Amino acid sequence: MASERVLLSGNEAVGLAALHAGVALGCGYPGTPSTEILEYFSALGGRAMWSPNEKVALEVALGASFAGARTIVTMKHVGLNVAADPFFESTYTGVTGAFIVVSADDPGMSSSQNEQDNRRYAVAAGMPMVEPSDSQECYDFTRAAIELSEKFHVPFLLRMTTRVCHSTSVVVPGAPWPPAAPPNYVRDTDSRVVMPVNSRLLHKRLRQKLADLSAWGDTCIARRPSLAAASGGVSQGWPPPTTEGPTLDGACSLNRIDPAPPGEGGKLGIIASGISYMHAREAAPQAEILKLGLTHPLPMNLIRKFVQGVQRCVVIEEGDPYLADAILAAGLKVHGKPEMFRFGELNVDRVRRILADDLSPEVDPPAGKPPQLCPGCPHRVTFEALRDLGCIVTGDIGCYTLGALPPFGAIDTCVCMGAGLTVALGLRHVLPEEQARKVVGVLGDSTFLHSGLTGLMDMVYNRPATGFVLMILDNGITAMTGMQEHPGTGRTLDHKPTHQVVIEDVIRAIGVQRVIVIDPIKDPQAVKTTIAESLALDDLTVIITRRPCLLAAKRIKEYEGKS
Ligand SMILES: Cc1ncc(C[n+]2csc(CCOP(=O)(O)OP(=O)(O)O)c2C)c(N)n1
Ligand code: SF4
Repeated sequence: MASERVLLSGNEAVGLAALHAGVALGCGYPGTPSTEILEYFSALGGRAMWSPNEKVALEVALGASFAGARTIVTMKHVGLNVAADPFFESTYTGVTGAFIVVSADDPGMSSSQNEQDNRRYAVAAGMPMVEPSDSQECYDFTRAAIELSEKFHVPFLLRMTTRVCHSTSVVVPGAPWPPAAPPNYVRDTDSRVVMPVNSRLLHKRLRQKLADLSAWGDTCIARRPSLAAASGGVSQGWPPPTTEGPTLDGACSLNRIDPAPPGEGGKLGIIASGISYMHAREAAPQAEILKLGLTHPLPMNLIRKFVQGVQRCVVIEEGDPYLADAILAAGLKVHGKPEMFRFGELNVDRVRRILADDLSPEVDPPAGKPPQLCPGCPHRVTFEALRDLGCIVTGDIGCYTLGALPPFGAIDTCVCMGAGLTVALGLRHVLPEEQARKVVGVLGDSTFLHSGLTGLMDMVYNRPATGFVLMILDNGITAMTGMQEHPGTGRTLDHKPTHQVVIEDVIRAIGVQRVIVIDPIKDPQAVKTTIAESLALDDLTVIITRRPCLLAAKRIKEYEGKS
């Protein structure tokens, strides 16, 4: 496929680049907008696996990198919260083979519970970060990050956002790299064992690497020919930029300056990265733009020179004022965005408003039709029962979160993956008995294996006086994110058979004796009566409602060779 022009989404471009750069192992946990990276990498022949959760994925990939293998680990932004512990340590240990962490953020929350800006994680953990703007850069920057990770022996964060992940644009792939050296373990306990005596030195080593990278980033700059020399727009007809200083992987410069058109030079400067660059380019063709690809550590000397060369410099960025805060803290005079633009995605119109200091209220987009569980969805029976029984329900994240909306209105809380069990435990511990006896925790099957197991141990260990009722809505797949496999399905990422973790066996082994499995479609009444009976006991009960997701049932049969 090398050097043909291909249409790829940003996620696909990362998968292709990983393959071309010899990534030996891709790990991850599904989560929009990151999911397709590993699926595409696997479909191309790369070795990829879904892990039970993001922490496991990151640690497995890190271990492989200690052995010298090139690795990539993918997750959505909130997945990085789950993986945060090893994420922080990995910058201290450093890596041997390249180690790339992909965080796909979701400004505007098209399918997430919050819009946290994971650029802050790069700073907090001291992890270098690159941010691509389109599919070509997703491809180029993935390869560049792999090259830099091995050169500086540090992990790299590839930070993407929904638009970059899912937009499709032309990619001209480079030549695949020659095969990497086979993995080989070389002992380096001073680096790999993070105990205080080592970590004190490792922290200093990390800061030195970041200083070196920042200085390197100052020189990693390309310059576009002026707009006048271009024959038509940003994506077509631009002559290739001229590069200054070192480039990566043959041609890639992470940072770039787009000069202003003739007569406009030195007036308006914009600093942008990621998708914000695309909006800024269109909103302000008269501006000179410093487009940052390396956004941690920031190439501050380059930024300083740019800011000093223009009369007014505006930072255009989605989410938190990460760039603006850092540049202002360095004593440079730039304008950030007003607070109202912290929320939601940016677009060309909003960038024009930022540049014009226009604070007039924005028109809310028309409300769409609220989402609903599919007609015939097996989750429906559970929420009808919980609603009719007047339960206090701590829900979780998955298709079944929709049990919170009409016609069910049956979920009281939803915090994060796993909290459907543990928040219920908290309620049970403190509520008066009459209310405590109404509390039911609800998790999906993928969610239970992701982060319900530790909560289950707490349920057994710190058992509430009124007992407990947990429901696991087992539809045999990770439906919400597009039907991915998990350890309970008995199939690997590419749907091949593997050892199956049997949910009820695990629950019994942890110490719950009352485990009841019901097919909610065959016997809806049993769901209701079993919940009611269980609430009246002081016992621990786990009710598993098992019926395949209606939309996945056909393909599950095909995977199992039953169609
Ligand atoms: C930490 C974290 N990782 C990933 C996601 C993305 N995500 C949302 S729900 C979900 C799992 C849904 O599967 P399951 O629990 O089986 O419920 P279903 O959608 O099948 O009903 C995932 C992976 C997330 N919200 N948070
Ligand atoms: S995709 Fe499956 S689990 Fe999700 S609402 Fe539809 S039937 Fe239910």
